[in-house]
Amino acid sequence: MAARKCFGLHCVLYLCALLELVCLQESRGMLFPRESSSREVKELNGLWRFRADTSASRNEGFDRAWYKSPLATTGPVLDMPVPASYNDISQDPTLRDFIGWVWYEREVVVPSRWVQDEGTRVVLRVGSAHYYSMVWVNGVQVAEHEGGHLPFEADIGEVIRKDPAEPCRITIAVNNTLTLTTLPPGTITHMDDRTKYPAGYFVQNIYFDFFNYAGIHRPVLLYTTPKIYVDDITVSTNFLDNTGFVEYKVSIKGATTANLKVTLMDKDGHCVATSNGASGVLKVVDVSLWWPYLMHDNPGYLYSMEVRLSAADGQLQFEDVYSLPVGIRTVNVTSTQFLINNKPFYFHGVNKHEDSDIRGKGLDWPLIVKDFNLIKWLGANSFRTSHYPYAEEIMQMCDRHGIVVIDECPGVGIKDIRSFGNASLAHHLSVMDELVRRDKNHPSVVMWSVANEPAAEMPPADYYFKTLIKHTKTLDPTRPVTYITDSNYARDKGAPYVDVICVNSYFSWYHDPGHMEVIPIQLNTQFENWFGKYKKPIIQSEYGADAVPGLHSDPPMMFTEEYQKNVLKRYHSVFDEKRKQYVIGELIWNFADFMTAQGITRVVGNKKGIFTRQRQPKSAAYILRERYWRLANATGTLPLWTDTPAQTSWVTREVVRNGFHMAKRFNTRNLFSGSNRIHAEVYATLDCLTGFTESPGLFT
Ligand code: BDP
Repeated sequence: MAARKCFGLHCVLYLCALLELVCLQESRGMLFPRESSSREVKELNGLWRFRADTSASRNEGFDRAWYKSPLATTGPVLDMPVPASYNDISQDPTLRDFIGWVWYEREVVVPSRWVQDEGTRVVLRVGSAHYYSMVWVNGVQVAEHEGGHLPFEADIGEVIRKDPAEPCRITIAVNNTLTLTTLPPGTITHMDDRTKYPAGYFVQNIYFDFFNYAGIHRPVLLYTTPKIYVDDITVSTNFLDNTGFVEYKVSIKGATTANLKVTLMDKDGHCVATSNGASGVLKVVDVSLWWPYLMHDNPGYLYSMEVRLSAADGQLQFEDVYSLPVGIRTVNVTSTQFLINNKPFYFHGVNKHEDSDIRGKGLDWPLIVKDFNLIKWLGANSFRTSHYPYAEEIMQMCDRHGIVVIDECPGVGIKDIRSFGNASLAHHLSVMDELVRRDKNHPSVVMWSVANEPAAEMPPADYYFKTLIKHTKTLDPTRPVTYITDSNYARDKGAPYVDVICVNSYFSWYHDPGHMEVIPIQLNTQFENWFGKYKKPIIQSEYGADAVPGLHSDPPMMFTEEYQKNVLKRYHSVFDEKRKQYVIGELIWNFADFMTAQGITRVVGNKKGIFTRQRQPKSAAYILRERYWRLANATGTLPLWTDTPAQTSWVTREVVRNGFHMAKRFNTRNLFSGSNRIHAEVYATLDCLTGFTESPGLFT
């Protein structure tokens, strides 16, 4: 059941890859739609009409051109919420497990001034749809896009202006079929034995461990820009002493020249720097750097960069305004450290999924905010977008809250040697183009991950990862690039090309199940081997164990909460040794339980979450919480904390001794009116105590 019309695109991309060209499609931006004095946004979320094409060929919708007339005129329709996966919405198991084309449709009232004003662009944007999408407006095809998890858009002004009296009917067909060249890859097996299976029976095989949720997963919206507009902005930042630098590049569309005014404003709306021209450097005196959560008193500091364009087309004047949040920070990697703003950063974080009851992978604000509250409660400072790019709305939350992100593309489950071919590589390169284009300006994104657990020991993996990583570095020279490996250190073909080694292991789970006593020795060996060969810093990018909430045993047995806790603790003691040397992070697998395909190793999904799928803590969450706050105290630049702030309140005082700032925040629970004796510890470098001192301070 190959996704229709993929092949033309693949051929073009294939040629690009063969020539080893940087395969840039027509360079276009993908700025997040924001309202401004020149731009309006109209969300199309809510109920759409829906039908799955259950015909044997799965092609009835195209044969009978369902996009040409209202969907309800060609057959029955269901109510379908957008955004949401369609799989868990109904009581129908065939819809839950459906493979093939599904059709969405809704009508939109477009404001008449948008239609009448020829100087206004009207853009239709789909935040993401899984996997292959085709879009029509009033029966005219306006867009086609391969791949989930990333946005695509189409200028629909011309179509809606053809007959302004006609309502704007949007039809989106989405196909979740995965092939050997899609990301993630998959295959279809047709079962022809009529003694076992009915006619036309087939199944989708996947090589990744999460449910292949499908549908329109992120908001669909219309937005406007003037005909001459700001198409893209790229910023990269740096600082020296107290001065920050924002290097920017603006690309415009609709005209070859325009006047640009670029203004950088601080949080209070005060202008701190200005510039003219399509590129330049903004200099910020007394810069407030963007710091990760728990590394600074004021994490996630964002400036606002306003780009104001004015241009003329004949008698007509156009003005466009776009405001981009900008965080000023640097990222560097040494052979043993990950540096943010030249300070060692230790990743104490989680791996996540976009996954929840009923909604599947559909964007859901209550869930997003709850997850951020849990991340902060946990004392986590980072996460990896395992195993695909997350919603832009989530990335914006990370920027604002100072949550550091390893941004992963959907290169998960590359296990079959045929998925290392040129067509696959070409598609992978263009997915990285789209990902970097979308996320390049997020200060929270500190590293790209191009894949998760590929078959990296296969011979073609060498050329594949060399090309892919080189390409990603060309797209973005400012961030390190990695992929996540579970291969043997000596045979991993892609490891020479990554900046940071990210390794997954499940000692005492998939290997030596039930034998937690092997963890220290095996984990130690793992670290020594990888560091010994590559002399690169290492992140434990996954580790964990399934726990069915409420299942207990002592001594611990697999699948109980006690076993999960104990596995974690044994890993932690090795991390504590190795983080003094070259281990720069630990990301638990997983933040929350999540849905998977049905199988004999999964009891209604993967249970390695430290929270349940409903976001309630298992015992392991408390172990991790205690540890992460301790790590924050030891590895952040904040002063010593005696407890987590959730249970206490703080006062801020400067304590300066011998010219050094010794402490800034104190737990009020430990302070009394009058004179207090303060014991402060001075950290010179990561986890390295260089001195103790005592200083009296007066608090009232
Ligand atoms: C890792 C995979 C992850 C799985 C996890 C597990 O990267 O996607 O969910 O194993 O088996 O190998 O729980």
